[in-house]
Amino acid sequence: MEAHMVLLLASTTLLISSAILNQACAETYMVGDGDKWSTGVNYLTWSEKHSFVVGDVLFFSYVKGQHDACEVTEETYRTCDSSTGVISSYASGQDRVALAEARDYWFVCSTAGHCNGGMKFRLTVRPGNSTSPGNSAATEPATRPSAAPPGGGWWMAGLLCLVAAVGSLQLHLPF
Ligand SMILES: [Cu+2]
Repeated sequence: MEAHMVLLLASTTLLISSAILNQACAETYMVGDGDKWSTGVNYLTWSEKHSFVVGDVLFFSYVKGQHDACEVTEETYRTCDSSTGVISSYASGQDRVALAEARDYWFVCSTAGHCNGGMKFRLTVRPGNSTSPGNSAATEPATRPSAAPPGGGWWMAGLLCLVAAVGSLQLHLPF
């Protein structure tokens, strides 16, 4: 019976740690850095500076009513015709957009003329198996041997974060 209790406690702790882990390891990126989300900024340069992984969050900051943030299809990104191909749009002026999937994303501002004026960018979100930004090996999974179990990189990255999470847990819990 006591063994079961210990196992249950361990499992619960692991679950809580995992939840904290996801938050601890996700990064929030201010779109445009100090320039925020505005006209006259090259956002392609900005997006290419960063290495995005699943769980990261984009933060669009702008004066409400002057701009918006639209996730669009690649076609709409190219044409800047946001009368079609808008997947989701945000207009609060302080928009947080979670990058929940490992895929390409395209964003534009739908205010007339702004997309053509440069308020557009694309980015690629990776599964998160690389802990070092700019590691080009992570972009070539097809060339790697499949001997390692799927998600092995995740596991290692998770372990590193778990150590940090457990460390912070001990500050708050009486054991
Ligand atoms: Cu705009």
